[in-house]
Amino acid sequence: MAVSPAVAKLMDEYKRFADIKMNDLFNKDHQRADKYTIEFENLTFDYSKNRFDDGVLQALLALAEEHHLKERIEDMFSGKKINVTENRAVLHTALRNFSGKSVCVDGNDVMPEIRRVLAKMKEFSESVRNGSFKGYTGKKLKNIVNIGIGGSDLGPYMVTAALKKYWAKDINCYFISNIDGTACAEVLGQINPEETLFIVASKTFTTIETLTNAKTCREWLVKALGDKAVANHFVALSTNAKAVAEFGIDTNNMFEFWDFVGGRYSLWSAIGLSIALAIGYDNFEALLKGAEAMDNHFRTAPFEKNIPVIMALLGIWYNDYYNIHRYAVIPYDQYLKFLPSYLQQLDMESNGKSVRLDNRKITDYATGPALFGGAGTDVQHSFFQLLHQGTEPVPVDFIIPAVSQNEIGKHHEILLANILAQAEALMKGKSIEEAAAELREKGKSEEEIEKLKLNKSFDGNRPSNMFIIDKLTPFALGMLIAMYEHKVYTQGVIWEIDSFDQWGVELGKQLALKILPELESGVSAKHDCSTEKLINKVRNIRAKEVKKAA
Ligand code: G6Q
Repeated sequence: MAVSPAVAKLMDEYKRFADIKMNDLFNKDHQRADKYTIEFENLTFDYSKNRFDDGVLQALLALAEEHHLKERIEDMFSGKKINVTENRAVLHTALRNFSGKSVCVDGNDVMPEIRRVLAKMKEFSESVRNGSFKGYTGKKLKNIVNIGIGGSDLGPYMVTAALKKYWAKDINCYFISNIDGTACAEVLGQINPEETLFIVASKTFTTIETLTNAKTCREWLVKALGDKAVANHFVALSTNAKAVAEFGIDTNNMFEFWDFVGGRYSLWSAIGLSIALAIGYDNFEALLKGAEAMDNHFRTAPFEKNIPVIMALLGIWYNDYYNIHRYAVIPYDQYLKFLPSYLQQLDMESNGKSVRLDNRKITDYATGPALFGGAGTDVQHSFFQLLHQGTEPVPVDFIIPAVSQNEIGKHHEILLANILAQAEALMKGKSIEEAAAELREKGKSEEEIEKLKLNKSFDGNRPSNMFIIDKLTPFALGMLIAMYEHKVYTQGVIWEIDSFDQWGVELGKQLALKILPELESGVSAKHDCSTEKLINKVRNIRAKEVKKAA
């Protein structure tokens, strides 16, 4: 099959690079780290521990040119309808545009509306925080419960956890997302209705999980405080005013956003209300400003100095040339423990696609890799074995603040030593000879050495990126999140897919709606025999057990 000039060049580069080891590149070039580090604001991005050199980089940059990346970035920022399957503009960047410049969709400037909702969020969050907006019985609202799922949950959940150090002392945040009744029961069991504000976060206001959870919470509140209390205890974040009113939330208590904000890109919009309530509006604005700084960098920096672009290109290099279809994100910061699950949605829902923008099925290259991760050092004691000695390498993003929000004793230095050691170990490895020499030094017999030396050796040459921020501030977090958003978009441009739709989540939803009544009434023979058998099985168990428990 004919390939483009940039792809042909990359295939040649892949062959040329097959036997080159990163270790040798470092030994030959002591400037390699300087050469392949980008400093931006208080973020340092060292990408030198990757399997590439200038030749590879030039070929990757040519690939970006071939896909008109520069123009495609402008298309996004300028409100072009790049979400083609939903015919929508993609303007999460407008939500953090403090430049004073207008951004138009269909000839209309969206900025005045964005500013209006931000002002409403500021006023409301301040009035809850200072106690002037009270609960129905006059008590201060101290419990913030965000009811939402997917994009209406993961962003605020991750950010509020990441910025816990900035929370008001007397405010607690809770998140109910799962339809599993346990999610509601566990939160409602901890809180006093008189002091609780429920935020129903749903772009469409049709999502069964969110509406079911909101209904349960509403009933719980009404049972405790009566119907009239709803106005003091429920607000909605949505694009669908009609459905909000139908649910019984006054639209004055609704914070609006718009179709040009995708769910997984929505924490910067009204969906971030729980963040503003927890950390205060000024800190929320600092988060937006960090993202805006990264937006400007992405939009204006030359590609060879552009952090999201370099991340994206290296990801493509591994995904499409090395055929490594997975990668790990490991923040060494307890506050960032939910970052990998947030990024899972951002990356995998955006780029887990197999239909091209020109409506052809993709058969000859791979798109989005599987992403996993967890907080270091915890995960060193679980899946790092595979990272070091598994049969395939896994590219890793390491993230750490140089200064902890909790500098206690030597904790942070030990954490720093670990992250730096892990990246070095993955790259350097340990040869069989080195492993044997170590065993010999420990006095092992030649027989034991023979038995163990292979197991104790490490191939090395395993790639990683290192991101160091000064401290985990709202601004730094905003930068980091926007950096990943733009990496994902860049990859989507090169793979020629729509990174902003999510049709893949629909089929399961449709089938669940069909199975729901069948669980109550028994199965009509419209499923495969496995599904039918399972429906009948759980139905029979429940008939006995739920009756027993009642
Ligand atoms: C994200 C997706 C998806 C969405 C949820 C919740 O990009 O669109 O995760 O956020 O399905 O949808 P609602 O906000 O409409 O309830």
